[in-house]
Amino acid sequence: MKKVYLCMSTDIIQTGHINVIEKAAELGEVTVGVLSDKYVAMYEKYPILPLEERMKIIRNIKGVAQVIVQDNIYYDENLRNLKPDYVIHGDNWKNQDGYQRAVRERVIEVLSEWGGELVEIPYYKSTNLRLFENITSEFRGLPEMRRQILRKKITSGDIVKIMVAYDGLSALLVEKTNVEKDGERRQFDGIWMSSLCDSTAKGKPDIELVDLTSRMNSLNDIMEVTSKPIIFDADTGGLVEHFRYNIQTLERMGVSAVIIEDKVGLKRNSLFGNEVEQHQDTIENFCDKIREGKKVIKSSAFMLIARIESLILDQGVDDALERAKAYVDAGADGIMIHSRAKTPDEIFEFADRFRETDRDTAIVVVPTTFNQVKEKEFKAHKINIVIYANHMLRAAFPAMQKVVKSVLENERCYEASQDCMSIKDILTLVPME
Ligand code: SPV
Ligand code: MG
Repeated sequence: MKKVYLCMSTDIIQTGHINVIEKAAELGEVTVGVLSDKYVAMYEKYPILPLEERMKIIRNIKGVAQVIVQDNIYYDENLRNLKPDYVIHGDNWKNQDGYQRAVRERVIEVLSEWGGELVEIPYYKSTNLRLFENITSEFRGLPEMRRQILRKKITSGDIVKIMVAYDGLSALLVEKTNVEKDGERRQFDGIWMSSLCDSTAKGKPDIELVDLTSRMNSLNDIMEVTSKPIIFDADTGGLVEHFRYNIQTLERMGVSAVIIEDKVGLKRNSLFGNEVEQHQDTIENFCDKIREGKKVIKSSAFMLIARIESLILDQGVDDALERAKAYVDAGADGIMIHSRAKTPDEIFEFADRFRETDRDTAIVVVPTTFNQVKEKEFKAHKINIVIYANHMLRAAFPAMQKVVKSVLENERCYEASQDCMSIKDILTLVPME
């Protein structure tokens, strides 16, 4: 009997998929490679159903003889192991740009090694499919759905890349931007709701002056147009008595993690360091805050991350490690270790020593000053999350500043227009759904 191979990544089985399987079964014995969560997430969105569930469903479709994992967007490994006579796919990938085209070409190339053949059948898209797609995309934005993706990503062992957003448009960029590089598609895993950028965009200093109601409004703008997990910068968390309520509000909204920093009194931005007066909380007080927060959290996916300011305030790695242990014992689900050093040495020392006794608690870093470090170096030190905390706003402001100066200097907007997006492009930048 001939061997037939096809790859599936979908959460929703629809008529088109069944057509492909039926056709495959006519040609021979069907093996379905189910794309791993990691690769579905890399190329599309995080799958709603985990790999095991998707495999179980597909295993039970009539005509499927065997289900295996495909742990790469390229079929090479499974094809070389199986040496199928046919690979079958809908013909919709023929005219697509980007990775689909490359994957198709590689399938043809690898099959040619033993004379296998690619069979493409007319792509069938049910008129109801769009409806399903809309429902799933809305579903992804639901609080619990969005929330759990962060923990899943951390558990996968890959470095989790988080980019700042401070309004709907910047959030859309984080949501939608991807690049193809070195044979893979890259996109951000989530959004950092920075106190610095949220405050600065409102023309206010980063001193917990922008109140939570206002921060929630920005958060809501971001949530309305995205489905990626959100890590919320909750500054010091405020008074314990307030924090208890506020963390529940953030949980209801669907953020994946809240980070609170161990400072007291008037909070100043960490990157000022000791240039300004700012004080670290006692271990005891901060642990109380963590415990109170954890007490009221209901979702097991929701993370409370404790941020340690010892390196910011020149207290050294030993102090940071002592605090980290205490905060984890108090219930923190992750530790953000902040630094304003130009090199990552103290961050790496912290991570290596912390990992001697704690293999699981997530470590978060914000490489604003030690910005030469590549993500894979963080991963090598078993750091889980990298937050690019402010770059969108820092990039936008100089462009706007250039325009306002140009109009003043030239007493017209002709020169400034050269640096602006065209009216047509801005009108269509955000499509109407
Ligand atoms: C923020 O982005 O608001 C932060 C990170 O808290 S930092 O500005 O580096 O303190
Ligand atoms: Mg902040």
